[in-house]
Amino acid sequence: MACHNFSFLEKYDMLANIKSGGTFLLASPFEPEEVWEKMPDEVEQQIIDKKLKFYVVNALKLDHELNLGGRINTVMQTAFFKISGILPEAEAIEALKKAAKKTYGKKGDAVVKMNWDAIDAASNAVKRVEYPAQPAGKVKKPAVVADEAPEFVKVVTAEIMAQRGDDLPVSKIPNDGTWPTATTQWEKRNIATEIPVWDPDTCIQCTQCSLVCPHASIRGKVYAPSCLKGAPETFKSVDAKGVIGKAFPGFKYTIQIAPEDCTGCGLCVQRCPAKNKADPSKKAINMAPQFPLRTPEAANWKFFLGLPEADATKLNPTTIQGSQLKRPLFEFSGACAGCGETPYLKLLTQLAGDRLLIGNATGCSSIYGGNLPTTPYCTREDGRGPSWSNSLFEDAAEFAFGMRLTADKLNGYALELVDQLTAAEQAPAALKAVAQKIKETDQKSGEGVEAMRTLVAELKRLIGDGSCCATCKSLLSVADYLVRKSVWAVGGDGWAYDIGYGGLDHVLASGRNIKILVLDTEVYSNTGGQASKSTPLGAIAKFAASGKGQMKKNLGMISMTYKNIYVAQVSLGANPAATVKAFAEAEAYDGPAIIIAYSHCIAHGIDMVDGLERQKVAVETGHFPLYRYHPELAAQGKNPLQLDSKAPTQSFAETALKENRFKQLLKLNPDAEAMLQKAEKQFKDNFVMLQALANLPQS
Ligand SMILES: Cc1ncc(C[n+]2csc(CCOP(=O)(O)OP(=O)(O)O)c2C)c(N)n1
Ligand code: SF4
Ligand code: SF4
Ligand code: SF4
Repeated sequence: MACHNFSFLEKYDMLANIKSGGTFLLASPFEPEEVWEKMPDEVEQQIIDKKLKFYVVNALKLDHELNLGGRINTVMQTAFFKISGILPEAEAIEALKKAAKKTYGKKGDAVVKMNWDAIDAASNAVKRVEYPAQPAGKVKKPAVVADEAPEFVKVVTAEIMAQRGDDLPVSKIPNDGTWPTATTQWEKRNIATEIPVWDPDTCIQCTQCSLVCPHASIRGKVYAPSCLKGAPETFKSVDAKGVIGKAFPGFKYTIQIAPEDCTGCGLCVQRCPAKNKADPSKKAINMAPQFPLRTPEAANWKFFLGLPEADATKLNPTTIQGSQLKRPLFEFSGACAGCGETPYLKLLTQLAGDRLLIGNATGCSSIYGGNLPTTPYCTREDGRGPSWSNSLFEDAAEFAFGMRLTADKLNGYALELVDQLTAAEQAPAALKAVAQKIKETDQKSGEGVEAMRTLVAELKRLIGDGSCCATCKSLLSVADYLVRKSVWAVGGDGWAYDIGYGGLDHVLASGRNIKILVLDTEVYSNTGGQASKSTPLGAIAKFAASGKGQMKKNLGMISMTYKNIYVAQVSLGANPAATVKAFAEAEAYDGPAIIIAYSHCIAHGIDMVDGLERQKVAVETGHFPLYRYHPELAAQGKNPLQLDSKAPTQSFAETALKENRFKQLLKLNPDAEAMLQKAEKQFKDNFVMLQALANLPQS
């Protein structure tokens, strides 16, 4: 029996099925002398009772030394063969090396060598643990969820998390299919072996770490110094400075990590632009082993969550810092560590989460967005947050459109009733005044939406139970629809470019206020990486085994031809400021909008820690140009198309080879180089066309 992640000892009954006298191999961040002090007593008792042969291998150390990027499978396989004795050791090592060459040969010699090094090192690193006759009595297995979790989470969610979902009686399951939100916070997956540690003195308070984190596990807050009363001893803070300091003079600033929710993907550290002057190898956040930090940082995280939210009106919400000081309403999803899709969704919830309705296509975003047992969409303090549902793969645009039409119909009806109120002679003056203000309130901005909420609350207060007249009674039932709803259809490129394209086009052509977010991984990620019409020329994917033969479909350009659709191509890795702006503009635009968001993915065959860098390269080669097409600019006599990236400065044919999806082409297709050159030329031509469009004089 092998356990490849130390934290699983706390979560699962790893040794339930091991035979007496069996062998247990643990990937441990601890050496044999110290591991007994760190494991839960319950696990140690099983080891003692079953008289197990117990081995550890410090896979984390090897991962670091050999630069394995978190992939410890080869280390663990080698350790298995070493201690199982199935084959003589030398023979096993030879067979493993042969298998590594066969498996990773396509990925290049460097990857093969890395695996061979891992095999040699692991063989020496696996060590037997001589354990005492008693558990150490230092660590107890924690409860599945914390005691302060809501009743439903304890009774239903926790049971599914503990793999006992099959035993739940049907009577405990919600009978209308509605599941509570904000439940990922109770999972505490603890899967990161390393987490970021913040250095307040080096930090330049740019909040980019928060922006790019796929898991909402690193956040910033600005607050009055008095809030620090009662802070845990290790809680860090610093005077707010720069843009944030200007907006909040005399305030304190903190970047805090959620140690048990962080996946250890490293994207935040990769993105951090600040350098420690004393030690330039260090940034303002640096990775360090999670285990010793877990307890103190968990206390800090709890304290951090209790700090008040900043006054959102003091910073422009369409900027990076302005968006990042708002609480994300999408957190700790089960997406792959370092996923390129999730930061966009998180950003959307920061900009409009309080009024968001999402119709989600099937794909990765429906799986991490709403699979059981937990839900990553959550609410802000007043209980407002996104409403989310998934219907099918192919119908998300139409599904969301239904939400739009419903919200519009109810809004129209509510406004009719408001009109009746203002016209009614017998209506009290105070009620009429509120009704009049409701009619005049502009809800384009978040502030306008909040103003409308206050008016609706006042309206409801004045109406009371609605027994005064039929108009008030009806108005009470639909008054909430006076507040603007932001309706989005969300899905991947498989949905948007291919299977759901007919509906997507139809919905965009409706001219209604409906938004589309395409999380563009350029393949059907959730089902293992099949080619879509978004897959670029030359990329290897399933159903394109010798490289995709056609260019990537230009969905943005097609959408622009309608002239009244807001269209943006964005990349958080390449231009985060333009990304935030595009989301804010699309959301505020009173018409259809589509955002195509470049999303790196495990399916690209990259080291996920380099995901943002790969995004940047995709933009700098012209593979994924950035722009915003805003119909309102045309109405002002300006060119509606603004480019957010420059003409290609790097060779696509060369840089593409850093991604296995392109690199494999060299081995699998004799025309590989010509294909990549052709793609490079077409990307360049495409940019020239975009530039020409962006420079067209307007009549
Ligand atoms: C009509 C239909 N065909 C196929 C599927 C299986 N399926 C579910 S998700 C998915 C891939 C989704 O890919 P994409 O839209 O690119 O989203 P991603 O997973 O990349 O985010 C497929 C093929 C389905 N659910 N329905
Ligand atoms: S390591 Fe990854 S998951 Fe953890 S805080 Fe950084 S970006 Fe978020
Ligand atoms: S990215 Fe670095 S410099 Fe910017 S806020 Fe985060 S820790 Fe500070
Ligand atoms: S497969 Fe790709 S898109 Fe899906 S969760 Fe993983 S990284 Fe994200």
